[in-house]
Amino acid sequence: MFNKDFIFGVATASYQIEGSLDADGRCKSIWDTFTEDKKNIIDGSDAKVCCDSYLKYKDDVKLIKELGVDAYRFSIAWPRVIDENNKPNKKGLRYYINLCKELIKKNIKPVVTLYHWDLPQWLEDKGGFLNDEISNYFEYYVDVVTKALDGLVTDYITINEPQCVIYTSHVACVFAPGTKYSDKEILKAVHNLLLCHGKAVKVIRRNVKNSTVGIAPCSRPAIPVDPNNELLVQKCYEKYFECKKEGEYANLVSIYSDPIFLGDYPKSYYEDFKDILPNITKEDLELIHQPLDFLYQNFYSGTYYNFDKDGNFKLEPFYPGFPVGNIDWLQVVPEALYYGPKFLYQRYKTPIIISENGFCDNDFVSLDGKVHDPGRIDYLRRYLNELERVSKEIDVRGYFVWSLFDNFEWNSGLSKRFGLVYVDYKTGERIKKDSFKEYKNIIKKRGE
Ligand code: PNW
Repeated sequence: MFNKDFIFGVATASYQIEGSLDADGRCKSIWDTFTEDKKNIIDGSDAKVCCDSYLKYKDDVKLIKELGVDAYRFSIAWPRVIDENNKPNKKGLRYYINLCKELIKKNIKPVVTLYHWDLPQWLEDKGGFLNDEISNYFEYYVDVVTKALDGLVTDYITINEPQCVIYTSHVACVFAPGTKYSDKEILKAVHNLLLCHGKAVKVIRRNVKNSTVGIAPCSRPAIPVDPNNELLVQKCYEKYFECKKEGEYANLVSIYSDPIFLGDYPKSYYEDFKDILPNITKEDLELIHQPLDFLYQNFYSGTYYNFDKDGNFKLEPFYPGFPVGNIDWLQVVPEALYYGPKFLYQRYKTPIIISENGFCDNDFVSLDGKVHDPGRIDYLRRYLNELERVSKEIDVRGYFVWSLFDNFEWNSGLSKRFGLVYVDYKTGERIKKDSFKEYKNIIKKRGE
């Protein structure tokens, strides 16, 4: 049972649902460019229509209302609201104002993500996150948005998954823009991204009365195979917050969240990268270290660890046949929603909100015309059980399912489905899956 103030929500992101990429003077984003090369997207699809939410937002809000959530998390497309001359685009802003009004009319709290990966292409052409001016451009964009949504929105998330913005896009290079960075460039881009965050928080505090602000990183918690082994739990904690040059440091937690919540990069960062550090000033660190109301976090899976016979801490591989979703990184590890929030709270002492959690399945329309998704229902229940368990120990304020409907799943295109609502991309029809009804019931009973 969650307490009565606990927020149940559902989440989406602009590029994944809106379509209408040429409407109302929207300029090109890095994902428009990236999807032009069909080889970048597993099924060769694009987001030109996808859920068609730019045109169907009123239908979206009806669905959200029917689901019974307290809050809807969506993102704003930078290229819709700022033009190529870095001037506000009134028509683009109007879309988000209308969406917020529609939500508020139905008593649903809008939670706005300011950056969910659709960088304007013209800014990428100026160097993207390697451009030291990027945080000034972001600051201006956030100023425009917060003023336009004044009186409508109080809850902001600055950036979704810095890990994907840097690591997946510039190390793994499977997300837009897909250009490879050297270690030195990665550190510079990380620092510029953190400055974007810091400047955005200041603008929000200045422009928005009673604001609540956070950032939404993602992470795969290290899970102890034996929860009663205290040393193992401690090692998992350390693994989770590791920042080492030979590790996937830009895909982990501490390189971003330590400066934001603790005011400085981890000690190992300065040691491991001493020859290639970006220019980091005391003022920068202060700017990045703004007080935040929430630590949002996207959790989908986790990785088990154990001691071997000789007492070495080691990864415990998933055994053959381990429960998985329909996308390669999605093993079903419900304890992620116990240890993840617990470790984060232990380190950062900030109230936690799960900004994304959800399941990718091979959903299709059955003979009876319905979409049955028992796997997703089971996943949600298992994960919520773990969240409820940890909520008795730490301060957890909310939970958002990813996602309202099937949508454009980045480099997987339209081939991967995470929705509570099925989308037939041929006809545009939306069909509520069984999990939609299940989540609706869970909310009604406050997770009982
Ligand atoms: C998130 N991981 O990305 C994104 O915020 C969404 O836009 C996306 O559609 C959703 O999850 C589903 O993929 C993730 O490997 C990035 O831990 C990384 C991971 C999981 C999700």
